[in-house]
Amino acid sequence: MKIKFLDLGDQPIANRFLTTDNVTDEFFYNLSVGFDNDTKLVTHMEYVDPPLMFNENYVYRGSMSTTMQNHFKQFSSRFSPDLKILEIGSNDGVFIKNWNKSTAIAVEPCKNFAEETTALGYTTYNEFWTIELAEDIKEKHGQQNIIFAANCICHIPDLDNTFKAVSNLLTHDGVFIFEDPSLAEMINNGSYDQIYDEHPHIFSVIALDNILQRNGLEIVRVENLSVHGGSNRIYAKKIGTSEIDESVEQNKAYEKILGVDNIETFIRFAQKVKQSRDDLIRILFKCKEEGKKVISYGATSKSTTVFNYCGIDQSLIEYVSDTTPEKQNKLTPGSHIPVMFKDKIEDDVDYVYLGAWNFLNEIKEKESDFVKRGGKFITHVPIVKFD
Ligand code: DWN
Repeated sequence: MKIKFLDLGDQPIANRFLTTDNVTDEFFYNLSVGFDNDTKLVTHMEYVDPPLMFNENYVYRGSMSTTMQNHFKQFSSRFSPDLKILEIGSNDGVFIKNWNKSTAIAVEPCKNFAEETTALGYTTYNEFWTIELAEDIKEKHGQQNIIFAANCICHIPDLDNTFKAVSNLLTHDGVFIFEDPSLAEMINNGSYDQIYDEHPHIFSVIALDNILQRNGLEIVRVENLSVHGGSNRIYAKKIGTSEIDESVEQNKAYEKILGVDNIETFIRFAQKVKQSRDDLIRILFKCKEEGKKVISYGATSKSTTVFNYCGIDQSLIEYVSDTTPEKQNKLTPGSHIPVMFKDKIEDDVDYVYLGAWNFLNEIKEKESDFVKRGGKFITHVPIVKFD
């Protein structure tokens, strides 16, 4: 049974950037988050229908940061590229391009990106991941040694169907490896903006193992990652086929200390979120009163949640800078702030809100002139502050 603990208000599709002629027919839904007392899963009270988010107009490109390109290249180098691997949610190929075109299989529901990995030479299924698709792939290509997903599994409302499909397609000793934002890190960082339409769940190791195990799989190893604001890389295998690494119990013990299996923790978290909202609005209004120019860096799904929850619009943030061509010369979802590309922060900008706070190091490196001239970033992670 799900117990609601946080209401982030009416939210738009986080990656549906607008042109002036479609601002009026924008779709909104109520983003309320709950705690499932049985599985310990933190999840939306109601899910947004996936085709509304993942379709031929999807704009998020995994390759838009060198951090993530290097991250996937380094991880892939651990394996023989000839292993039979399937990636769920291959996006623009940022991960699968490190693997052998003759053996790697891509699954990507967004047609625009499925066409890109097909053009790269990868067998690509332009479909959502389901038991039926897994069966079809098994018949055509056989079982897989590795099934991989990055920032994808937490996007799928029906986890039982998802995990059953994985279990059916894995070889007996195959491994399911997936990376998603860490609930523990969200609690530690106050990063409530990890919650948006595309993230129906924010995973704890405890909750994941509960749901994996009822579908014939179990977690055998956990790696804690710094990417995307703190993620976990989960290794899962068919129950009883592998030793359980000590990292699993270590992560579960840490999560128990944080209280991720207890609704009280999330009631306290919701209070922190409300305080974060009030503090961010206060700091931005102060900048406005002082006549300061404030922009945002990174037209992220995360900042869609923040802007719409906090009521931030162009009266507080003049524009959003983003390197993604499909987002430029558009308006941000819900808050309707212009998105444009600037190859560096302009000299008249006083403050930069970090929409892409998860790339702070990469951004500071790129924007060293702004930092040198005393330019300040504004962030809400882990608390609202100038950085
Ligand atoms: O799970 C998801 C994560 C992986 O990516 C997806 N459902 C949606 C998306 O979430 P996000 O938009 O919050 O992700 P990012 O990766 O934090 O987005 C960064 C944005 O910032 C991109 O649009 C690219 C842009 N960017 C930029 O303009 N200059 C990024 C860097 C590093 C830069 O220097």
